Amino acid sequence: MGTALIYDEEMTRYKLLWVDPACKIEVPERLTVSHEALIKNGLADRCVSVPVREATDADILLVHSEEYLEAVKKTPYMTLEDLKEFTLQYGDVYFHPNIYHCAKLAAGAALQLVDSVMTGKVRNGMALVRPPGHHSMSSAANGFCVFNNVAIAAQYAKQKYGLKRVLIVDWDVHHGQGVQYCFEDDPSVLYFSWHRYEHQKFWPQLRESDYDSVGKEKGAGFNINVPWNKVGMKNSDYLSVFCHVLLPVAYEFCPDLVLVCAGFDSAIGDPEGEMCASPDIFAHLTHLLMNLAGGKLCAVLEGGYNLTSLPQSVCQTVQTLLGDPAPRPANLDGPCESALESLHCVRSAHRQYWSCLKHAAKLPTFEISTKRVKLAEEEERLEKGDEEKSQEEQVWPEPPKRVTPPIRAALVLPNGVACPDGCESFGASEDADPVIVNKLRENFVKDADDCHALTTLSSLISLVEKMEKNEICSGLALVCDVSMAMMCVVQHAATALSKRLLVVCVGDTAVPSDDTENGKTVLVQFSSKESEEQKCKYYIPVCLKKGCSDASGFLQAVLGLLLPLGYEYDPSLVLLVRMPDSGVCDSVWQQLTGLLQGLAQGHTLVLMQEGEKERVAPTASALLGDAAPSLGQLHSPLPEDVEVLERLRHRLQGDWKLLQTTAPETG
Ligand code: Q9C
Ligand code: ZN
Repeated sequence: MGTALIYDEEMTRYKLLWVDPACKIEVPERLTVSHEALIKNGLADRCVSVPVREATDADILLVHSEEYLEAVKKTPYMTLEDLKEFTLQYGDVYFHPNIYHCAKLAAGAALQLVDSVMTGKVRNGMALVRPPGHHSMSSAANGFCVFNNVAIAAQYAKQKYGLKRVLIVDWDVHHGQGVQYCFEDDPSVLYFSWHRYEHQKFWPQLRESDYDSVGKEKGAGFNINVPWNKVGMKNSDYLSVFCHVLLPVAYEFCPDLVLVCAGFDSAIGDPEGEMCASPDIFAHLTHLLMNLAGGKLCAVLEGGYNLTSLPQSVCQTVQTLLGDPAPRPANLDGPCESALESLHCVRSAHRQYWSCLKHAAKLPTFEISTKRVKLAEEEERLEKGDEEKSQEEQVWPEPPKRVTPPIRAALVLPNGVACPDGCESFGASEDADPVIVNKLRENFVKDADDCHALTTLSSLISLVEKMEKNEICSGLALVCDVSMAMMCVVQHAATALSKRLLVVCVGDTAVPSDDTENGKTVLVQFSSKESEEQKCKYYIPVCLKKGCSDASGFLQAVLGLLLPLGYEYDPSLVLLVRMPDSGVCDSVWQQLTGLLQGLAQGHTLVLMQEGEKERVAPTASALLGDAAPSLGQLHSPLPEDVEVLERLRHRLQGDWKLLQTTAPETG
């Protein structure tokens, strides 16, 4: 199943006709450069091209008032003077004789995308549109937006396809207040937005953009605002909010469809956002959402005003939707202090609504916000005079071309086990290095006559080497002894290769952890067996009451612990080991496998015990990039598990900054 791309040149045919400094950045080139970049990178050709359509009155009225629609309908016939005057009643927006037509196409494009995804014509897709939508309100244009494309799409999807839950992720750097107002009291639409806020000093300067606007009445808890109170937020800040707020809540919500207000003014170089996240972060944000709702994801362009970072970010998003593995995220550290404060505030504001946040730290009794405003003002005073580089002059490296290996998933299978479609059967290589084979014989295969074990192990080694050379993306092997195979790969990767290895063990079987001493290997084990507290930074036993058989607890551990740790460690290979006693169900296992592929450029090697033939197909499917099946609405994790995880996170957050969720106390 493919990826839809919706674009029509017609949407470039309106522009600002007078002088207005607030609106001069919203130019037709935003769309042309984005589309041309998709063509140049061979991405447009890989997508299913879906035509736009005009949204009908009935579509638009799903969100907007009749009076407003009638007023906008008149704009194509207005004189320049009338257009100027009409524009004046709204904030930071302009009208043009052709904008009504384009606004109908923009909303219609979002609806075409929803139809393509919901009817199964494609798995996911992106619509490149102008004008953007998320600021427009029931009866008002605002912030370059005329009709609220994504809000209309959400209502339409609910109405036409009977969807019970829609998630809207707004990663644009501005608050989509129009979307918030539309769904504030509606528990069927979960709206998440992060946005430049600066304690209400940044446009649109609304009190209700702060973290404490959580939704109203039945919709309480279904509006999540993450205010950025400083500029310069980086990849780590974005990932941290995904791991510790959005993803846990999104999995608990269990959407039938994910809509993304895909604004790229949150990328480096943007004159509006002034943030520092690199364009390739959007590959990860996209990837992390692609296992929700069975992969049904519709991204609709919002903002993005730097004509270099915008097309780069669009390409990263579309290439990820197409299923190419994400690049390794560059230099992640922990979130900055201001981001941590926001994280702390949002998590605590929502702890009463979401069981995954029940354990989140409460806010100190004093109002953090008020205190911080004072601090911020103080700092501003001190910083005054610092000449800052304008955003257009910011430079950053162009994201390297993402080359997908010719083989996506190679499988080492015993005789008689069929290789699933789309995978390559990987046999023992005749060209196996005799030195390595000898080493294997000496160190691992005790029984000198066990040539089956020896063949399997040498296949594994050669598979790992082909992954290192990027000839193969991921692998899966059925082995007769997972622990031995694991040790074999660990030793080889740590000694013979320059690899940084993340080993994820699922199940109770004891694993030797001495190889984690050298810092080249991090080992995380999920089990139900209490193990003595290890003091080593690189060996992390996660003990859950019911092991991996409880989806809620396990997912909480994966999202809040394994993923941030994995991102910070930035492995070049992930070794995923499924112990025979793992107790993990298929959908959870597929989610884990899918999520882990955001790391190490998708280089994941899965080891499973020979008997688990039934697990080959679902695992291979996840390795091939198919969306994992939804887990259903999750119940509360066990209190014991929550406590264990919190203790672990606290203990580890000195070494692993991406595990932090609270701001350090300041005087
Ligand atoms: N310095 C979107 O990104 N304020 N809209 C402009 C100029 C309005 C942004 C002030 C920004 C609107 C969709
Ligand atoms: Zn924006």
